[in-house]
Amino acid sequence: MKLYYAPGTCALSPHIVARELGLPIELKRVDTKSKTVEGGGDYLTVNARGYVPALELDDGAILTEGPAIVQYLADLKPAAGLAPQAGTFARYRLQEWLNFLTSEIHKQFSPLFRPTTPEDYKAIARENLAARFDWLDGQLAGKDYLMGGDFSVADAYLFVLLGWTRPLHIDLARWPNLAAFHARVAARPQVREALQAEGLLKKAA
Ligand SMILES: N[C@@H](CCC(=O)N[C@@H](CS)C(=O)NCC(=O)O)C(=O)O
Repeated sequence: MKLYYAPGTCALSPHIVARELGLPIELKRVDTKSKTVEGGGDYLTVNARGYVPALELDDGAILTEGPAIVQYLADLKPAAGLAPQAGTFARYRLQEWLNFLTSEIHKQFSPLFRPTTPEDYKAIARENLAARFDWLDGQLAGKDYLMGGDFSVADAYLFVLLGWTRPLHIDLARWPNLAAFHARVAARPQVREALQAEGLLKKAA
């Protein structure tokens, strides 16, 4: 399988999931501005919407949308427990988290990274994010991960989204449970491997 990604974007979430599962995945780096694939190729022929991530299966099928990709990957190795079994209530709980993250968190961040977004709109997006973080911080009180004691694909996604606070100078210290969660996930060996592979970890001196 091939994972089309750009460093530090939401594609880091399926990248982490693939490593947590021990699935061999070929990384294909995309320049999301020029819509080209490193080494040659028009990314728009992979995903006409031009955004990452996209997963190319061995039979050539393309799967897009991060929340769908991470569930597909988790279901390839159900015993790893990164997603509850399909059809169970717990699986709907996971989907509830993934949908919350994608619509209420991820897409509040997006305009903050766009240079053309008017400043007054950015201020509103920051307020909305802070309100969601207030609630989310309470949800993580006394829990290691979103689903409870075990790491799931939703945690990979939340980890990536929280990482975006740093370049935007949003101080996570205001939400101690979110800050602790971020540090907890960052310490996972496969997460560190994924960050390293995307060039996001400074090499030890
Ligand atoms: N709905 C998509 C959104 C993906 C998305 O927003 N990707 C961003 C990076 S985090 C991207 O590639 N942006 C470049 C662009 O839209 O041109 C998903 O959840 O997978």
